[in-house]
Amino acid sequence: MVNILDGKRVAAEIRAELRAEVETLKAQGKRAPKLAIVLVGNNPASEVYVANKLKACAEVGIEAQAIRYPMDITEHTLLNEIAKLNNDASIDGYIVQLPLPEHINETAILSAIDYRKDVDGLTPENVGRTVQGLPSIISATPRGIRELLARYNIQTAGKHVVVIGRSNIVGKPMAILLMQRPYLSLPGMSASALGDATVTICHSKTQDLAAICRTADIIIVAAGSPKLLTAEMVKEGAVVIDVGINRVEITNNQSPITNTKRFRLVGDVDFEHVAPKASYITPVPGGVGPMTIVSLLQNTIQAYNEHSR
Ligand code: NAD
Ligand code: L34
Repeated sequence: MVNILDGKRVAAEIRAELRAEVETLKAQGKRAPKLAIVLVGNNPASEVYVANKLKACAEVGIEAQAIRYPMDITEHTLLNEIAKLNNDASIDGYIVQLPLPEHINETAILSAIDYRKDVDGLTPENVGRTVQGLPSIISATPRGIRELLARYNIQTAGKHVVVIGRSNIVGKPMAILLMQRPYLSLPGMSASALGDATVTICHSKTQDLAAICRTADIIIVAAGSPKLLTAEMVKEGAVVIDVGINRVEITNNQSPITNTKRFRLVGDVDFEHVAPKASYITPVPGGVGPMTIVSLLQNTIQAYNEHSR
């Protein structure tokens, strides 16, 4: 019997908890935490994600602001803007929404963020600290997935977890969190700390992905490829976490009047056929996405608590 890991519901539950936390701060006469989101250009997917982030902040009482720059901003100018954010004491944390335009070196930008304000956990400082099990800010998506598993009491100790995808934002930090000795891991970590898993990281050059996946107790897919994970690749009773967000065109549904194409959101999992074999599975939408957003809010409150003056 499959159980749906309802990220939408769990995220709403956490937002209510965070709202209470922020209200307590304000009742103590303290200012609200503040997040800034740097958005370069107008990538339609980024527009949706940033709008969702701003809305979630408003609900929780975190002050939030999108700072927009044109697509043709130079790397030099953007680095100057980053320096201003680092020096702005009113901002507890900020993120640079990815992807950036091709002419901008992503690594150079991310490395310029003050790690204390790096609420995406993408700076070398935070990544290194996470790897060493030191206090750090953890990337929002892996943090959200960890929280989702914890809230459904899904244990990872001793389990074989297969992570598909090796990005800096999802795959790599996810694998690190799962293999960590829990007591060495960090703040925000609940009693049902996750870790102690045996982790296999797969990527585009992996041979016989299907055979590896079939040995997994938990599969986390972050590849950006619709229906990459099919039923034959999944062991009966496995837990399946679908990180993928793909917009696929709805066939035969083009409006003859407006000539606009219509899209539907799908993950990386062939949900229809995989779900009956899984013990737990995340839907897309309504699974990992809302957990990513709420984790960003948690990271912002963490940065506020640790560094606000
Ligand atoms: P990415 O897009 O930078 O890279 C894709 C990764 O998947 C690479 O490491 C690649 O090696 C691997 N991969 C691609 N095709 C593969 C295949 N056929 N077999 C095995 N491995 C394969 O990675 P990303 O930034 O982590 O994004 C992955 C997906 O997750 C995208 O769809 C993205 O939109 C989505 N995403 C969702 C959230 C969320 O909150 N739901 C957050 C971040 C990313
Ligand atoms: N710097 N860049 C930075 N940090 C991040 O953490 C992100 N990401 C990814 C893209 N670039 C980033 C996000 O926030 C992807 N991502 C993200 C955020 C929110 C949602 C999905 C991905 C989300 O809200 N998903 C909804 C559906 C949204 C829709 O309708 O398109 C869901 O239910 O899955």
